Amino acid sequence: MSQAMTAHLGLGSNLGDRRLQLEEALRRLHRREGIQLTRLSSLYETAPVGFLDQPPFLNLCAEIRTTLSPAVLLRTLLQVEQELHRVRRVRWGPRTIDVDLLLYGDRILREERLTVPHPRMTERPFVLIPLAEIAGEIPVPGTGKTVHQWRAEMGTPEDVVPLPNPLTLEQVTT
Ligand code: PH2
Ligand code: MG
Ligand code: MG
Repeated sequence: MSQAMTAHLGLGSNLGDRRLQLEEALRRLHRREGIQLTRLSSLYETAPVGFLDQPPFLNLCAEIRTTLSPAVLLRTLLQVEQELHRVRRVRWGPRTIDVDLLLYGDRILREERLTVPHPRMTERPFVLIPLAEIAGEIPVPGTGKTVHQWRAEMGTPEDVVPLPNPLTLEQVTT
């Protein structure tokens, strides 16, 4: 068994029962061999970025401990998306569930199907705001700045709003 690593995921949903789909994705990830959920950010309602004519998202970030390699972890994330019947017709368009690998320890990977750190994470308030809650002190590899520094540079966007009743680690791991 390889050494456990800390990794960070970004989750989003903007079709169907958004909260339930995020909850179900987290529950399924935690049940997988080699993945343990260790921290969750708050849950945010966020305005769409990229392709604007679509419903608002719910987003959150999760910290995991994992013995899976980055490639196997990515495959697992895609499998969980498929299990939840992800549909996606437009790049950056509406989706029932999206689970992105943001950080994998201090690793930098530039492979065809897997770029870590996630190439757009430092520009995206719907990633940085939740991620800063659970990983503020972590350096974003290759950028010379921590998550908190990236988040501070962005200011405070109005269209990333924390929900009063977030998902809890207990709720999705028991
Ligand atoms: N995901 C995208 C494109 N745009 N906008 C928000 N607010 N949240 C997302 O998760 C999101 C997005 C592509 O993955
Ligand atoms: Mg995404
Ligand atoms: Mg994705």
